[in-house]
Amino acid sequence: MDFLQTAPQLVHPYRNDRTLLALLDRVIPAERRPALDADLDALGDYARFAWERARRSTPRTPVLTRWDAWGRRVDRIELTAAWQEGPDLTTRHAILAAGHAPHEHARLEQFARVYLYHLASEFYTCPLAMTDGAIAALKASGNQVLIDRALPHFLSRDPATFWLSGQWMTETAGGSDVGRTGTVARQGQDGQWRLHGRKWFSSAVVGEAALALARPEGGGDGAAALALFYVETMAGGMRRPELSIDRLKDKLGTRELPTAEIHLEGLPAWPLGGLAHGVRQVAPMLNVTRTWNAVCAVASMARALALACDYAARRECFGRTLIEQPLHAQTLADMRAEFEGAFALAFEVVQLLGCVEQGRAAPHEAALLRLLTPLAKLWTGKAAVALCSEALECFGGAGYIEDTGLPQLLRDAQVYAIWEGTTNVLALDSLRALGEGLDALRTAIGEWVAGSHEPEMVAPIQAAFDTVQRQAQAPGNQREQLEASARGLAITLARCAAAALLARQSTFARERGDMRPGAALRRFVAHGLDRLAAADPADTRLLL
Ligand code: MFK
Repeated sequence: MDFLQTAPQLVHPYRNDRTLLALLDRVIPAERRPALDADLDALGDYARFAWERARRSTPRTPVLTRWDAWGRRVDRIELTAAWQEGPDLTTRHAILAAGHAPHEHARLEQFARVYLYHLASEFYTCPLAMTDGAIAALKASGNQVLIDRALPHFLSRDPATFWLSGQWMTETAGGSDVGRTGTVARQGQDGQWRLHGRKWFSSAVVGEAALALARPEGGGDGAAALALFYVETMAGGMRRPELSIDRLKDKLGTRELPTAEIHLEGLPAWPLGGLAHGVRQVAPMLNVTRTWNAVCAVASMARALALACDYAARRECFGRTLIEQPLHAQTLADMRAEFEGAFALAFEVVQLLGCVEQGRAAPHEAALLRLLTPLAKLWTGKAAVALCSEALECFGGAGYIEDTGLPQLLRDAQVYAIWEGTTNVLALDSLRALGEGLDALRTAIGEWVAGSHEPEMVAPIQAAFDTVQRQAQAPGNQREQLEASARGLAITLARCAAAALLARQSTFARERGDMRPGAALRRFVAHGLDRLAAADPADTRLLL
């Protein structure tokens, strides 16, 4: 028989993830670990099972049946096996409920679960993210009637009572410019609001509830005249007749996720609060889903890296294994350093979210969270695409062959930079947060690098941060100029924050004899922190 390459094996995603283990060792008290480890071990087992199952099966996607044989409208969606297992896994391992437990590590314990479950779930984490976001928006609204009605379902630990929530914002007029929303809310004689319109990207159409932006009739144009409504999609075990599914989207990736185009034809709805400023009301949801996006992006990076490293130890060419080839080893180490930076930033946002929600944040940390959330989302989204692309190359031609499961990593990763706000929308959002955020980040960076054994790594962080601050606060800075440079500013700030966080982890690890985080810090800083680009507007015009 001819020589055949060995396929990469997925090592246990929890027990072999030194980065996650090091974070939990640093932050989670020892007495909390046995219960947490049991869930994380089980989710790691499930991830391996799901990877192997997918290698043995023909890929499946959801199927929409709109009419039954007798002409009745049914809009039935058949889901993949992982999606059918979603409610059971979610409730058994408290993937939503853990984040809302009343202690300071709740969010970290939740997102460690999300990180391990994400890829195995086939992006069932997308509606979970939106459900978690809906919980945040409902809590922030203070609408006790809706809180009492929905939260026991969203936080349920029993699959029989568990509900998913969607987030219906995007319309045909575009995803980012939410102010162009055309869905109308009409109030009937009975006082009941009903929604009429078309939502263009509905990622949780199989859910039981949703938060939707709509324009109360007669309220005027623009974003300020939008209101945020809560809806339920099911009645008596059937999808409500006022909600019809036009079709499922044919997407580059996330194909197991049934993203739908839908019509609302008088769907009953309840406003969360006032009948205006719906974007402001939905903002808590956006910030939670963007945190999920960042954690799921680093989960994709972790998976791609784990497979590439495993394969490098098996694949032999030119007389030795790939991992023994200096250039390949260099490439993998470069990827790992970028992954560790992205991981550090995403999970810092997670911890800050937990501290702010539990009322345990230091005075500057709310502003810090507000700034780091869009930075983490936009930078990890881009980083996941770059790393997954590099990882495919680590397999040569096999990385381009569908049934290895590898191309899917790259196709799926592309979504992180698009949904929940594109890189540019998030860069512009970070400008909203710079006011208080820059000072908060300066304070935080100072705390993270304090006591570092590597002062030569700290100087470049401070230099890059100072350059951003000078550019962002330059006297006479025009808004147009600031917007044009927003992406460079945001990515430079994200890299500064990540480097400082790696320095903190390195200090902790070195005192325990672990030199690896220091190597990640040095390699990450060597890749450069400053991503400020030339932004001469005359040249920009010439180049268009
Ligand atoms: C597996 C991972 C899971 C991830 C989940 C995947 C789900 C995927 C499904 C989707 O993609 S759903 C679609 C997601 N769509 C977006 O994320 C919309 C992207 N567009 C934006 O974010 C725009 O910036 C925005 C809609 C917010 C702009 O709207 P406006 O009305 O032009 O914004 P404006 O007037 O600047 O802000 C209105 C208010 O909201 C302001 O407050 P005030 O009214 O008090 O002045 C803003 O400060 C506030 N605001 C906006 N963004 C905020 C925010 N506040 C806090 N945090 C934010 N992020």
